[in-house]
Amino acid sequence: MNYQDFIQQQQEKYPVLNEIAELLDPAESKNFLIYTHDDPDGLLAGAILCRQLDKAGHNYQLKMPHTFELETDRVKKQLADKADNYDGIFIMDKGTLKQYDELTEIISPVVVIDHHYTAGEPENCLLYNPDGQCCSGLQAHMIANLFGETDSFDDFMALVALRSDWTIMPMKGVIPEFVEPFYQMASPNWENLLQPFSGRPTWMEIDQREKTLLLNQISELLFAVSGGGFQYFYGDRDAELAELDATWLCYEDVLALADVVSDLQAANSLEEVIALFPRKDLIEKIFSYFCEDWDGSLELFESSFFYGELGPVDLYLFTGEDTPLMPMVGSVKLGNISRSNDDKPSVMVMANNQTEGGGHFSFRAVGPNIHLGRIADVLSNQLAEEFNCPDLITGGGHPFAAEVKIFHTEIEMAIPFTRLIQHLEKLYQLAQKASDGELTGEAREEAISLGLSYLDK
Ligand SMILES: [Mn+2]
Repeated sequence: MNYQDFIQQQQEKYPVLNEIAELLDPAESKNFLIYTHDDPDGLLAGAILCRQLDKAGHNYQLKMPHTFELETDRVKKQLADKADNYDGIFIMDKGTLKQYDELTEIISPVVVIDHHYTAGEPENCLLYNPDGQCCSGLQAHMIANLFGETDSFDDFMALVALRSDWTIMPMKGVIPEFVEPFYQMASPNWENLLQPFSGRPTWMEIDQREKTLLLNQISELLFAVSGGGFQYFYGDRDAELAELDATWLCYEDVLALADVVSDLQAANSLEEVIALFPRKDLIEKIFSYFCEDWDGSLELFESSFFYGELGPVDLYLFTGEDTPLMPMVGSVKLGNISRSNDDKPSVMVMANNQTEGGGHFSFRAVGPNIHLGRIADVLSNQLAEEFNCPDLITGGGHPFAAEVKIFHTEIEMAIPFTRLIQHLEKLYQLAQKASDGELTGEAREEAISLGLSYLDK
């Protein structure tokens, strides 16, 4: 199916797209408030949408706050006495949350563009969260086509967004069905990004470290420069960097590549790509700090240790303090471990204490059998309830990657870390019982719901 037919099919399946198309009709100039995630997918989704808004003669104000879930209070403050100035707001790549309904009392429409799993959908918003693996960069690309025409530079941004969010893995030939029509249309113009070569492997090279793609390297570069949604910034080490907002630097410099598309299409190395950015010196500097931190953290991960078996899965544990790039480095380390054990399915549980307060757990898997999103969900809910601060303790994810973030700086990690270990112990006990054939009925169902998905057979 070609891409335009696919978009049309989506419009039939999700009539909300027609309402969004009408809202964005270039015939009448409008003004929008746009919130997008501060990770590469989110910022590229914002760039694709805003580029098309510019072309259509609309006005907008773009915001990339550092929280994943958009706090309704933040929007209410932003809109105080100003709601009339806007013809609607967009919330992109920031979860599909019931709380967004609250905003419809002060502004309408509230358009929610998102691809994350959701426990409950907002009912009064214009929600587009399709059934099928995608990312917000692709969603923005589809929406741009509803009221204008995208070009190969938009294709470039959507390809990078798809790779950044692990939706596509061209090296392994993983292109989900939902993405296929776009990929068939876009990839012939970007062959230079898709040829495997021996170069610096990125954190996306988990099951092998010999070859990489320019697409992966660019995705990693944008992760490094933007802070990656984890706010990994380098202002503490460099006065020049302390003064700038690196997420915006990334956003603006990516958009500036629109003027050098043919050079971008001819580029064959990351150095050639970096040379095309207007503020290449800053970008190079940030990337070298990123690489330094990467090497340092990889050494720290030598201390990760075998914790025990959860059925067919080996579980490893890492603890650290102010560990930069923790989940990404942990995935690469885990890939090495699994490969040296005949590709045995393995999980890395990582706990990081922030010396300035609060902390962060990350979960990564190589291979199937455990649902990490469930583990993170249970833990974050438990902690949010225990500390009575659902806004400052968040978590969740998918089967292969999940996070629990404790933003509350007054919280010492003693209790959260103890809960983590207690939860792992519970899973360990359940797994032991299951392997002894003693886990049946409700107990088995509970074990599955807690994350031991290999029992669901
Ligand atoms: Mn995303």
